[in-house]
Amino acid sequence: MAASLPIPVFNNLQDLYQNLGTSLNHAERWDNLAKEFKARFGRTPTYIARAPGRVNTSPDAQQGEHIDYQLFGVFPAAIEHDILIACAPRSSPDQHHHTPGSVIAENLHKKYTRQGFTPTRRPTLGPEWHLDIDKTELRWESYVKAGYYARDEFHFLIWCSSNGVLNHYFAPNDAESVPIPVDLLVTGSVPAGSGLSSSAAMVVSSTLAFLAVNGLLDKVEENSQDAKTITKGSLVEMAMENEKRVGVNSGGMDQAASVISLANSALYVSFFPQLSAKPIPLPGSSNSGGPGTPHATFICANSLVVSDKAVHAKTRYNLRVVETLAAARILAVRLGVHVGSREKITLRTVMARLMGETEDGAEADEEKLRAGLERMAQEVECLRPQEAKGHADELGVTLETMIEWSEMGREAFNDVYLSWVDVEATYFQLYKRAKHVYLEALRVLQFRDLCLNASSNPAEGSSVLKALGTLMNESQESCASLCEITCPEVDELARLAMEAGAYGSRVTGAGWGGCTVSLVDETQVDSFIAKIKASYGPYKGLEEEALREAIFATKPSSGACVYKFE
Ligand code: NG1
Ligand code: MG
Repeated sequence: MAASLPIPVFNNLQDLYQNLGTSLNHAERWDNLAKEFKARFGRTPTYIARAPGRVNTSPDAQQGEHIDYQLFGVFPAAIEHDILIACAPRSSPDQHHHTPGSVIAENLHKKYTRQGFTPTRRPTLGPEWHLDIDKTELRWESYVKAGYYARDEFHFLIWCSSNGVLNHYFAPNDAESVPIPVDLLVTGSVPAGSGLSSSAAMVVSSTLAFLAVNGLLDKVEENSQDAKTITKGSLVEMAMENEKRVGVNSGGMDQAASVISLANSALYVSFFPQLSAKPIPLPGSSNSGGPGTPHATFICANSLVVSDKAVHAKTRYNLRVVETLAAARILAVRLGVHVGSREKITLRTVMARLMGETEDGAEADEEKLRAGLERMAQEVECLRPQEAKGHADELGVTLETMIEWSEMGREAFNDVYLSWVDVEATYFQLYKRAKHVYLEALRVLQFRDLCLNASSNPAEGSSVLKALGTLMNESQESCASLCEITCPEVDELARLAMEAGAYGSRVTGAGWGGCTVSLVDETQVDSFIAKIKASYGPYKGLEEEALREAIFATKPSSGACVYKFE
């Protein structure tokens, strides 16, 4: 099981580059980072933590949008671009610099200035580690801080049970148990000028650097039965929890992709009944098919519309989280599915209970999963406002109606669904969002199975690519009209991609801007890119280099790892 493997720790650079399995020239970046670290901090780093990236300008070729936080399986792949963090314990004689856990963080990118911060122990219900993160503005060090973060007060997802990195590993009431002071140097192979670096990759690499420099990864090697053993799965759970600290109640897709992916494969990640992940070769990868097999390439194209997820969370991302959770509660009520009075039941759990699936231990039964999704896509019809009282705008309902439908009472509803998150809407679209989630989850299974079949029947190559493209187009349509996460530029880019000969094209990531991903025959890549460059308005007048950063082919890369300097 890919999620239960340990985090790879390398002490030989050749092995590391081979593991990355990418075409990018990594040696120069790794070397330069180590040299720069020495120049700035006066010593060699002890570790470099790497986590592959996703950012507005370089997303992966994932399938399954806005369903991971409802615990449905997704099919992402890590990309070659990554975040590297070089680190070393601080041994300065200056007393101040010995403060437990104090961090000096620098970034090779000049735009991100040097920052210092220190977690502190404060009494809340008992002593607890604290580290303040400013959620009101985007600050690069927030993502570094998130990697250290302490307890998450709101256990949003039931299975996300790890208790925060600082509090988990350093007993807040034990004066001897303290994280060491550390210097960090960060670099991202994210195209310059693209705004924020990849959030999940930043949080994963920061969490990993923190664990490595505090000797917590080595512990695993000493005793794999140790309760604190850090597996890829536990790193994903920590990073997920940490990322919420920055203010977005995301699911676990990005973190799972960044940590567990393998070169040349996409990853089928399932979150129910617990996290599990399975690498599956894509039809375009070197280890699938034989000579003559049509090979697919995923092309990312940036719409150049920047969506600041944290800043707009209350009307966008977090609103989708609340809409889908409320939809799940109301579905449970209407379908007579058991739901605890304070339970934040997910759309996945409603389905599991309706279908009599097990909720603990065993992996999901594929047949039940598929049958359940087909059934739920119909059952959601009961969320349509016209068929019930309280008709509202365009299949949406007001907060009042939503509370009434939940049969929970105002106070309880507020407590369970609104007290932990800031959202703003006049109408909540329960039907559309739930319909999107179940159909999108079904498309993920179909996409995954087509890829699996393609590796066993390479002769059917081109029909497989067509079928994959169709699923991508259906997903784009659903993201535009049911989930409503696209924007005119993204829709235009997807349309132009089809005109330029793609098998399929769709928005990728949270949406409201960002990138599209298009499936293109390997032999058509150059002409496809040329056509988009010529037809997408915002690309006109861009310099060659800026264009290369805006539209490019990407290959699945392997997940997070650590290099240990001997
Ligand atoms: P992006 O926009 O790629 O960072 C976000 C969420 C995912 C998932 C997608 C939508 C974060 C860190 N990640 O991804 O969990 O919900 O949106 O499918 O916010
Ligand atoms: Mg992100």
